[in-house]
Amino acid sequence: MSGVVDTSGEVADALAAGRPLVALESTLIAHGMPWPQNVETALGLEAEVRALGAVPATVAILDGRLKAGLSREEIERIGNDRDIAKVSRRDLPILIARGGSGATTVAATMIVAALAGIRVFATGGIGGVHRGAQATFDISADLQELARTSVAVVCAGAKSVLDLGPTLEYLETHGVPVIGHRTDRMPAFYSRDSGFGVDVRLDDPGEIARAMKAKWDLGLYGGLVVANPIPERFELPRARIDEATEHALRDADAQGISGKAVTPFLLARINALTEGKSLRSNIELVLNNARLAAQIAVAYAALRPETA
Ligand code: PSU
Ligand code: MN
Repeated sequence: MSGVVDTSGEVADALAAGRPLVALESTLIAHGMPWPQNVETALGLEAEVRALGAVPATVAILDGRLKAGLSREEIERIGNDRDIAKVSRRDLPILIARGGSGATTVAATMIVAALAGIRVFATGGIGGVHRGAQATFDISADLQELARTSVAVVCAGAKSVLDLGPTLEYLETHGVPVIGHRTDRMPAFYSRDSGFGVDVRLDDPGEIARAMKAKWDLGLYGGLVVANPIPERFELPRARIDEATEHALRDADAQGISGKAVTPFLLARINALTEGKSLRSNIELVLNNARLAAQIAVAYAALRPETA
């Protein structure tokens, strides 16, 4: 544990008692979904985690302080502020120096979770290698973070707007296990199957927890990807999502969208093009990930003592 992170009372108590915790990110609230569904989803994620016996720790940076565990007012503040910064690894020191506020990406949330001593984290989809990265070099800092920070990230795969082949190659190069939960296939966010396989299929949260512990006991620091496919009934037809994705990518190109604006732009555009269907799916897949993360956190907490 570390004094650099402000933990809420509930989170501090759980950490002290060795109770299960699940970190949740805030970029998906601030930049991944429109208001008011974003705030409802953030609160819904916390409720799902609690219902399964773990403590939620939503992560953000507020007034220059790293936070793990937000009040309802703080979640509403992040969800309502249209100008809130999207904060990844490179941005953290600047915001701390300036006393600024921001929503944390997967990368930044992993950093704060690890500093606080939280080992399980649920999100929607991790960032990855963008299509056209050969020319743009647009590779999410989430991948670097998975290579070096010891947190298990439960996600519905990587967003369909990405280039999944190079994303998986990158993870392999950096020694990040990609575990399929009840699947052999790498999910692609709105779809259950990207056309790529995962490294291994593990169906039991206890087994996933043991893999985490084994990795860190060996001193193999870094993350694990737990790929949890979107529930079938919320899956979007592949052709529909591919068409919307291609359309959104063309729009991003035409409007000169680059850097950290790319992912939020594409998500919003795909939502508009699918008449809100992608948002519905996005919400459901994140809730589904929060449930699995809570089960993994409960199993992991039973495997004390921690040595990571
Ligand atoms: N998953 C979602 N919605 C999101 C994101 C993930 O369901 O908005 C965010 C995450 O915070 C992730 C970020 O870390 O997109 C990746 O952004 P970039 O590609 O700029 O690294
Ligand atoms: Mn990027």
